[in-house]
Amino acid sequence: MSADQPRGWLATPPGRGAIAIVEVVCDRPQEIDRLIEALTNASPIETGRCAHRTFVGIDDGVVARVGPDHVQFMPHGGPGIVRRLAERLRSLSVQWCDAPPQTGFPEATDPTEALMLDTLARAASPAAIEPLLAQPARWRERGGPLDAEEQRRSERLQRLIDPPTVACIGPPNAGKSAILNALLRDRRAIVSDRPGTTRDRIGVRLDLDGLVVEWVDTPGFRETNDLIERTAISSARAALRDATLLVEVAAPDVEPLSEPRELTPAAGILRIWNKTDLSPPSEGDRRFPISAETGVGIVELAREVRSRLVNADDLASSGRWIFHPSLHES
Ligand SMILES: Nc1nc2c(ncn2[C@@H]2O[C@H](COP(=O)(O)OP(=O)(O)O)[C@@H](O)[C@H]2O)c(=O)[nH]1
Ligand SMILES: [Mg+2]
Repeated sequence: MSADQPRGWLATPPGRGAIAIVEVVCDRPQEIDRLIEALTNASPIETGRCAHRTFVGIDDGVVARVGPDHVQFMPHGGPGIVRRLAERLRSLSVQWCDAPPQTGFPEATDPTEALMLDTLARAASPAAIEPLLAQPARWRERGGPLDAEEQRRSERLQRLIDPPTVACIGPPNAGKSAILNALLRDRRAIVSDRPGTTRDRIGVRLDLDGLVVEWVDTPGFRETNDLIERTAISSARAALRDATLLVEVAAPDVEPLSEPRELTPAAGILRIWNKTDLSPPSEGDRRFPISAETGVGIVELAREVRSRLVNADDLASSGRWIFHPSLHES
């Protein structure tokens, strides 16, 4: 194999994570320039720089020039996108390798950059990409301990890496399952399936406005001798204790939830009024109005859940984020 010919490979496990990292190396830097230009229909990128680009006809994503002879293309992680990117690279005379010739990120410009790339590969949420890319520069510019707000924000931003649990509760027939179905029908709420992580899951992984959450649709908590139902109920109770956000559903044609609750989820309780097509919420009612049946308010609900967990200020913040445990020690 000639080192003159660019070689490419998939550096992240197939089908995992919000993004995939495809690496290409070549001893001739002008070949790397040529590939970036051909793939993104835009100018090459200097060593040490990242840029958000469109991989023409395939996807958008990040291009990181980690060395004169080394580039990383980071599209979304779906296998179809990765396959098309590999095909395009092959057509641009990249020799495609099945196994990565190296692991880790030895050519990252500094340790924070290496941690960032590692975290990027594990992040569940597409919305993690931009804030993560901004972090190495922030850590270079500023040292010292994080202030209280940066600490709290770090905890919220971490939800972009590890999906938080959102448990949907409410009396029978309030429309809990209909709401999940409505979210699933919304093209934007892509179900994210990550092999290997499903074993102890009882929820559905949904992409809500860029944030991937584990949505748990709770069954009625009634006494029953049915073993399968009992197992489902006890899993749902555990999910309630783990939930970062509770979504409590009420509707005009059902009695409100009477079960006493001692849960204090970190992101609080989002109260919803469902079935607005039957009867809108009364004047002054602050519950979030939706109709799972007609779809009214479903897109807004996805955005509201995302903002309760990671708000717009968090995403646009110019502060530091402890996105990796090793950063505690720095
Ligand atoms: N009119 C109307 N009916 C709804 C709406 N959402 C759910 N339903 C109906 O309410 C009933 C109970 O819904 P379901 O999702 O099974 O409730 P769950 O027990 O809370 O999961 C079903 O007949 C649904 O079709 C809505 O927005 N409008
Ligand atoms: Mg149900």
